[in-house]
Amino acid sequence: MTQTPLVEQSRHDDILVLTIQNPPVNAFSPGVPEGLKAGLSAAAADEGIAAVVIIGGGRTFVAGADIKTFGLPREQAPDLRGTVQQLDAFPKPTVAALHGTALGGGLELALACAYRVAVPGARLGLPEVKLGVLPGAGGTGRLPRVVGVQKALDMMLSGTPIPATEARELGLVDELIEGDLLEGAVAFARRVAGQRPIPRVSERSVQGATPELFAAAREAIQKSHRGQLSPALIVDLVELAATRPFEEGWQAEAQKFMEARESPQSRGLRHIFFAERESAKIPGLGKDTPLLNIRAVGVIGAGTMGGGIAMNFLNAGLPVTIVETSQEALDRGLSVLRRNYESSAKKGRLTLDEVERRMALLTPTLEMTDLGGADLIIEAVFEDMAVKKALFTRLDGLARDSAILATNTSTLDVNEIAAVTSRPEQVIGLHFFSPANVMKLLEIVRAEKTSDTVLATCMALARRIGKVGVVVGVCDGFVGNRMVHRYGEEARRLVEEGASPEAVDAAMNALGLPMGPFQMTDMAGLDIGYAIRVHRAQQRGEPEPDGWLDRIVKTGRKGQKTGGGIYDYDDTRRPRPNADMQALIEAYRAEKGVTPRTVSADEITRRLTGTLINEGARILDEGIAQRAGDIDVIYVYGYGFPAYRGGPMHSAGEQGLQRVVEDLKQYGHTPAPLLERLAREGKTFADFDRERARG
Ligand code: T1G
Repeated sequence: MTQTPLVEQSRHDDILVLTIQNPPVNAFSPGVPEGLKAGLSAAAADEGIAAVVIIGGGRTFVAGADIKTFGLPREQAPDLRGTVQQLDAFPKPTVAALHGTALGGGLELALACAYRVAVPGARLGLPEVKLGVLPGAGGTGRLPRVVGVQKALDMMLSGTPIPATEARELGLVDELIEGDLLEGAVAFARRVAGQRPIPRVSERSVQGATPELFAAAREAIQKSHRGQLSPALIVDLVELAATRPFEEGWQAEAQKFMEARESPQSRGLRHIFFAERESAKIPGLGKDTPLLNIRAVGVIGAGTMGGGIAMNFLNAGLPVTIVETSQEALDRGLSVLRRNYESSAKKGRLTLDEVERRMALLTPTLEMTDLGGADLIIEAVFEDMAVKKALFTRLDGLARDSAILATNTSTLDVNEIAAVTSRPEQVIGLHFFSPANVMKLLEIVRAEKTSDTVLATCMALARRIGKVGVVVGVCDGFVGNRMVHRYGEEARRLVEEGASPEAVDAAMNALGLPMGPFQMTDMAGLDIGYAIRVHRAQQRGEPEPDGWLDRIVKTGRKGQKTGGGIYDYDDTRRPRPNADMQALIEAYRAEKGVTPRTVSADEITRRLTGTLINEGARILDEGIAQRAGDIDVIYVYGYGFPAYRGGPMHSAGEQGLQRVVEDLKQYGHTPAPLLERLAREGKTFADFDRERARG
């Protein structure tokens, strides 16, 4: 069978249409530049052709360079810059016809055309910064020449696309096409075919450049993109575009693009990009697995978690029945939920109408029997196995036969909960992260008997509510909390040895985490972690925990919610050391006979990331997580590990697994067998994922 050309040529009288056919997103893969160049050369040589239209086949225009080719040597990489140069000098008018998304190299291709038309629903953007790179095919020089310096910086530093309607107002799109895009683009091309001179963006001058604007941009990225390389390069290139001839910026852009592309930060961000998409694929779960129809959701518990969970479904337009045990708890929950929406409206994220529409989808009740119409019921009640079992027994008797029964437990055994029902195949864990309406991560806990249909339905539902759903197996803490438990233990050990809590937090902040372990503990509530440590000690028949942090809890200080825990908090919620707590820690060290030592930030970060990696390796080996990439996605989206470091398991590869093993041994840990094996074989966790995928 002949291979469909990646670029099809079709003639519409005197207009030649080049259609890019490279599903699913028309990425600029090998073969696309060759096809475009051939089409353009044919059009240039044919006197019967007056103008050229470039359009994307399928659901979108070009969504960018093919990220999978970033590792190729320059000579093998698709020649997007060459295609852009050919367009910029093309002797006949060229029209880019945009639908879906014109992103990155796709928008750069369009900017090199003489004109751009688009359907109103199209989106245009330069998201390269999200991959740790920068527009490398003329975007840093052309975009400011069309939309001005400030808007160009905003678009390139945020990476957020804009709608075609706004692009039209900015002059980035010349005409919006209301009807059929191809027809409209051909008609537009015919209208401009004779116009001369042919407009070239590269010949325009840049508007709106001032030294203060660039100084402000450089200051802003210190906060918004702390520790990242490519944002600073983008500001440099836009300043060059504003102050030097286009050609000079064009050349400088190529060099800075390669510098960014080879950076560990870009490797980390590209790893997360693909790992997030891989995590949605469940081996053995065919794309044709039938899905259950989720038309109505029930949530049990209107507390912080229950209310946040409910908001996810209301935001997706799904009606929610929310149950509480008392009118007072119900009213409190509803007022928190409404307050959350109203604060979003104040920030302009929602209109008041949208707030009312979402609240209208909510049915509060004290009657569990009102859940009888729900297709999915999620409980977010007290974290106690007896309570959960009693609840699921009751739900089993009142929920509709096809309903999915989900628990939001963060540590309890979902198999044990499922076993009390007559429908274990319809029981699953949906572990949301607080605040549930904000955090993107959703751990989808596949119990032993959870059916493929229920699992696939919940994966699809995660996408529908804008979550990153990652399938995990049943164990204490699943993936994220199990790792963070080890991480917390090591953090407490570091303090026992002499590091101050604020030094530990500062080291992890410097690594790129928004919150260090003790800032996070104070926010979550010291009593939560203490209850889990007590529960675990009881399970293991060990004495009640009596570490320095346990002693802080026993003083009654529970963290931010009581105005103070490890730290004190004023109304700005900024943590400040507390002298009494420092004295408690010093007394604890003395009681244990520990002579405190200074611990370097480097040791702190190596030890804390090392324990995450080590526990991740155990989780991987036990099959609780399918891929190391899944673990990275969980830890980036659920615990704030910097995406530009690719997550803990990817970061192990950047350090070298042998180095991680040596660190673990040096600080008294036993390296996981899988970690030692991969280190011995000179492999990374990415190699492991590829091995496991091959089966
Ligand atoms: N390259 C390679 N593969 C890509 C890709 C890309 N640019 N974009 C998507 N895919 C794959 C993706 O991995 C998945 O594969 C499938 O397409 C569907 O994607 C020189 C250097 C376009 C908004 O950053 O934002 O241009 O899992 O699940 O939810 O200046 O994909 O099916 O095997 O995300 O409908 C700049 C990245 C590149 C855009 C569609 N462009 N892509 O979302 O589908 S750098 C980007 C997206 C660049 C130049 C620079 C989204 C989307 P699989 P999907 P979606």
